[in-house]
Amino acid sequence: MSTKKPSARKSQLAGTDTLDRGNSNSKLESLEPFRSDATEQALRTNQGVKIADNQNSLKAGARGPSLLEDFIMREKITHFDHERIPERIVHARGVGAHGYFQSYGNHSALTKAGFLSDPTKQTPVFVRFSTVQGPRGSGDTVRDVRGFAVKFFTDEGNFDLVGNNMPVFFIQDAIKFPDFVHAVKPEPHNEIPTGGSAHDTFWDFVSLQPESAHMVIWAMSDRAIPKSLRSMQGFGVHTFRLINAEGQSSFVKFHWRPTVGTCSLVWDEAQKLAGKDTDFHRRDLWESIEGGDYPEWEFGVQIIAEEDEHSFDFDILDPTKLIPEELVPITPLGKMVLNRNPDNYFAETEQVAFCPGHIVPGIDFSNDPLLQGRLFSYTDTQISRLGGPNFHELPINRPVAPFHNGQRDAMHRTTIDKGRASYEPNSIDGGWPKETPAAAQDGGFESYNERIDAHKIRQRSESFSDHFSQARLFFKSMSKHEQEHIIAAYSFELGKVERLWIRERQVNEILANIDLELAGRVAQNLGLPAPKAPTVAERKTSLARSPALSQVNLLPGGIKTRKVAILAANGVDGAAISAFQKALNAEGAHAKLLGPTSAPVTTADGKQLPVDASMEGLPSVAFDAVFVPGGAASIKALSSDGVALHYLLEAYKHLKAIALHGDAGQLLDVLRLEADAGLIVGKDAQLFKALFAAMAEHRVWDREAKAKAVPA
Ligand code: HDE
Repeated sequence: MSTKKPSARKSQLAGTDTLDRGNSNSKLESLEPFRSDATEQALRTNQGVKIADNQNSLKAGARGPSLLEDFIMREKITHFDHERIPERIVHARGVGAHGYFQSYGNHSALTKAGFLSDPTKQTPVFVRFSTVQGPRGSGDTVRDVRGFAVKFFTDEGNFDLVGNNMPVFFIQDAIKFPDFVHAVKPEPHNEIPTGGSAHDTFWDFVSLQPESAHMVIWAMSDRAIPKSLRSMQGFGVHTFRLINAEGQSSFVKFHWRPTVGTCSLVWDEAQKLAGKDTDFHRRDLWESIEGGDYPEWEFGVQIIAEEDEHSFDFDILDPTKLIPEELVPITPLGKMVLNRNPDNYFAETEQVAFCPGHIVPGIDFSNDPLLQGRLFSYTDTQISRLGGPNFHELPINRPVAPFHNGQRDAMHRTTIDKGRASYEPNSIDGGWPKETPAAAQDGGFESYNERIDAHKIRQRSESFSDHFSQARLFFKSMSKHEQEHIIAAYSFELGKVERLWIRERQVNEILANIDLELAGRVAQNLGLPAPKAPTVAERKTSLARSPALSQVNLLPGGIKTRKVAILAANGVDGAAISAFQKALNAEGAHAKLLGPTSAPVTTADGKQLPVDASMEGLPSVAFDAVFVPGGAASIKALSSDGVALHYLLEAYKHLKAIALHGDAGQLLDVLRLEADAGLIVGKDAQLFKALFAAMAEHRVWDREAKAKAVPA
């Protein structure tokens, strides 16, 4: 049987799985001739020589020294010795997936970009999500910003939207980026901490750099510990331009909104996951795609007419500012679906090379000084990371649009360029390849014809000088529990800062200018005097609150794709398990059956049920909710099983919905817990309904204060 995979581009476009299917579409497959499938192939050297023995090196006698002439062993080990490439300076830990983008309609009034003008067209994409601070092997659930980089393989060339899961950034000018990164990275003397910002150099820098105040409060919020990658919003951060065929420009901010809603982990859960499942986010993304729960986002823009550039109480070129959705709503343009996991992590996720400078006709840059610096940095970094300037030829980076130009040679060139003239103009190769005038049908790229009349100067615009109003807007827009989490996060992080003066400066000169209550509460937790007044006069702004910023308002209402743990021991009520699974699947959610060990459990009526894992193997932090079916013997066993009891206490502490079915109600007494909106005792349909309603709220926030006393 042939186990050849379908064409990658094909399966991603058709939204199908990647499992073996014999059929093929040669036109589409020819787009990706580089995917190598070793099925039914002989083991060979890189020179194509068949290998007879891959177990033993060539030796002078069975017990003698190895021989230098063993080209097979030397080739193998030499290649192995060079398997690692430098990891990314930032965003080193990442995970990628393929998919497609589809426009909702013809947006040519806004942009001439072809992929936004044809609703029938599916444009292939590759997305890489990442953390920022930690190295490639660091944990997924650390408190950090997440990268959200999308490569659109459009017919007019590649467009890279290299964004984050937060809409603003720490600094305003690219020249500060190395300072910021050096400050947040592990400290240089001992390379601690891995993956986090709770250390002196980070807080030293940000407390001295007030422009970071807004982004830092986002980083101290729940947004920095996302529940999953597929529930993250994405933002282009900078203001960009869209240009239509008439050359008319609009400023835009790019947005990605996940259809499953946006929600987060709780801090204790995030910390535990970093140890119990370092790969929590990448596993979730992988499994969702394998299981057909294709992550989906709506792509939209906030549009600002050219003439409205100066009509806000902040500068739209300042990357530390967002445009509140209450002032400029998001116009949906299309959707993105991720439906195929990579075949090979290194070849695809590691070698993908994004650059904000990769744009197509119809899209252009603004003068945001952070964006301007990024346009240079990304290509530059790939040259050392990927070993030369030919990284665009790597399969994962190759545009689907053809590319021909006079660029030649250099490390790792794979294209064999025909013809004699690698210059333009030429008369030897008939003048090819030639320019395409911008005005022609499918014209060449032309930069927006912006008039600039200015002095050459090193200066920060005065319009960039308000550093606190939007940090305050963010804090004020949070629900009570979100505010509490922000206070706790500042307190936790500053509590790890050894130098007292850094703690004081952050509280007195940054937090006090955001919000005195916030500053006072953090000061109290650090044993510092509460600041009495801000050091910078508060500016009047047009908006006091932006509900769109609170995750409370970003839930979809259902429980699609959520995960429930079913805890069972011998004697469990098997019928309750089947009924629950049926009801859950009808909601588009999933369950895993967990036992005291990985051995099957026996139901009350004597059937053997295979379990998905032991309770230790898949801890409560891996799930959104817990269901405990009845069955007297099973409940008796769970009541004296420390792992099971801890499981429930931990789920309770992390504010998860827990349903206790029938006899399982006795566990309330054992655990010394009281029922609440999410800790529900009951039977069958009624219980399931109550559980699903509690799960739809994501967490039982009302429980939070009480749960603090629970020692899990
Ligand atoms: Fe990046 N950034 N960045 N960045 N960035 C990189 O490029 C840089 C910034 C972002 O999954 C690097 O290929 C500078 C903002 C993402 O491969 C590097 C500045 C935003 C990724 C680099 C910024 C980002 C990167 C490291 C300030 C959000 C991961 C490896 C001028 C809008 C992409 C690489 C992936 C990666 C430089 C600021 C997002 C070193 C100089 C703002 C998502 O080139």
